[in-house]
Amino acid sequence: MLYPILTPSRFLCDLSGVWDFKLDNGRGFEEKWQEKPLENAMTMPVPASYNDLKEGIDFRDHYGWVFYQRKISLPQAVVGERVVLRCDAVTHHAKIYLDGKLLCEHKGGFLPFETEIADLMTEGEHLLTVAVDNVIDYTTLPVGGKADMLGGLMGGMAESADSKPQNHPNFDFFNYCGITRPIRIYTTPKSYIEDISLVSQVDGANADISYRIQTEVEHSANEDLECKVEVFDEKGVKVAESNKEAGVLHIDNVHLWQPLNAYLYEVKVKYGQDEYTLPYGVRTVCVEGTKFLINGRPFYFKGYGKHEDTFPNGRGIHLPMNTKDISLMKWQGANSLRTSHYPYSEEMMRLCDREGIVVIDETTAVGVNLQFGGGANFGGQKVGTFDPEHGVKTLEHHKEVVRDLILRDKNYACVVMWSIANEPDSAAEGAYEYFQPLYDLARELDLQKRPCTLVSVQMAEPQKDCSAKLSDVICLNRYYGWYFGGPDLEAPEAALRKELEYWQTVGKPVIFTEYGADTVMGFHDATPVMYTEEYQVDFYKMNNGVFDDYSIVIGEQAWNFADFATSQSLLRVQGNKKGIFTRDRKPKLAAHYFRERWQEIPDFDYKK
Ligand code: GCB
Repeated sequence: MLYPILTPSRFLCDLSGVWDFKLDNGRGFEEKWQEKPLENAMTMPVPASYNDLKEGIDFRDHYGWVFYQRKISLPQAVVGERVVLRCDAVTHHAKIYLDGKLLCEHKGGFLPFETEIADLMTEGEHLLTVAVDNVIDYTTLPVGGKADMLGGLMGGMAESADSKPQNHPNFDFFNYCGITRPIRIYTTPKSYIEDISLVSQVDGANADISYRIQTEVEHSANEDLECKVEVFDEKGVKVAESNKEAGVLHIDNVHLWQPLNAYLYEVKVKYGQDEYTLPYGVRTVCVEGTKFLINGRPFYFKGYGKHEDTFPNGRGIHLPMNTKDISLMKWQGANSLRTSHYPYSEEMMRLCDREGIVVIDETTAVGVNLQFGGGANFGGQKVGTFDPEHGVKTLEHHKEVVRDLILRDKNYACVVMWSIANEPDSAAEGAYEYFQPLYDLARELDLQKRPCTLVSVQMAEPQKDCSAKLSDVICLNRYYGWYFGGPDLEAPEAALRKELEYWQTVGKPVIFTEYGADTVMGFHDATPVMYTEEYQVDFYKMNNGVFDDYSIVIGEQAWNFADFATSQSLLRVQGNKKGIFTRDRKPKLAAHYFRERWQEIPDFDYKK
């Protein structure tokens, strides 16, 4: 799916602004709120999560639907064109209405969807209503449980018969929702470029880019439309061209996209009247033995698992913070991030492409694990995650998000690996059968054939973890010295070494995609005790020291880049405090420690 841009043939209009807004009182659809202007509406910015923007727990923790509304009209200049309404992310379930008529519905809160509206946009103003539902359960991704993940762990917050309906995230981040990314209208000619797919092969100094342009022809157009593909370098010099809808573009003396040293060509496509320009980095990735090769050289991942989480936007897009985060990462010598635990905005992906930040791109599959809280999802009764009757019912939707993620992000040079899920119950009965079709699907759909992984939870016994069989890279979330063994660091160190001895026998590269300790900014002690900034540094020194001893470990991504909001629980002090930076991006001691360490670790050839 192409990112919406302004081109000589495409008009683009961003509907960001202050919209009318109302929480559903349970009768919104019955009273047909979508058919008329909302009564007693409040104001709400779009895009943003709504939760932190008005006061009160009932507002923040609202369960169910909300309604957003505004008027739209089209300029005469675009009459006769194909007109598309595109929503980048509506969390988690959307119904889009124009003048009360349902245009489309979408499930899943972190990927784009679009619908054509030209036929309905007659002259004058029209009422656009976006109804948004935030309910999560066993059929959604992320998964909602019957008790909060951490509440369950502490023996509290389980749903009781008389409690009012509420969400129980089976994951550790606040269930922010709303219209969190831009909604735009764009136009194309009636015959248009639907999609572009690019795959590079590099041979010495030269590259071949195999390409495919997917087009749609207007029914009445009977002549063959011309297709032209041109590649320009960063100086604007044309380096390759072709006149076919599929083929190979050859570039001599290619300038490769490298980690922290990005280079983007411009691929300009013309089809009939339509024009589209795609920035594109040429690079290769593959796994060889226990090495992860980018452009043929062994890469070492230094960086973070992150969140799209800021105050007061919630999960709403925050362009300045994205820029700031990458700047801070570069200040430290970090080179990579994982889009934990959902696909990030396309603006962030484009930024990573331009800044040379290497990305592990994750689906929305978080919480596919009914063992959290000791099985408290069922009031203490253990139920298998993949139990056909009582387990999760996410597989079909999981296939959709794998497909839609790859469709959206397939051309980004920064994306070097797909993460199919975060911390699923990957050692459970039925896990292999659940995940194998998802890996197959990803491998079939991604023409670049990037490596695939899932991110393993510490509870999953390595010997039984289906990731060992299915993944190209073993990604481990490990909390040796925090949830497991803290505050002691000696026994956890021994346990970590023992685990790595096992992974060595598997013969695949290992990345630590999470490891971390909650740390409240400003807590200090001469004797490093848990929650102090000193303990966080000691925790990381221990873990990193072990990683350095194992050549199979090809990356370290600390958890988390910054403090972030979560559901309330006894383990969360106004959110998760494992950030290396605070929520407003001030460095904790560990940020300086990592800066020293990462500046010494080269991006390539760190492990012999
Ligand atoms: C994990 C999860 C992450 C949590 C983290 C924690 O394993 O993947 O979402 O936030 O642990 O801090 O407990």
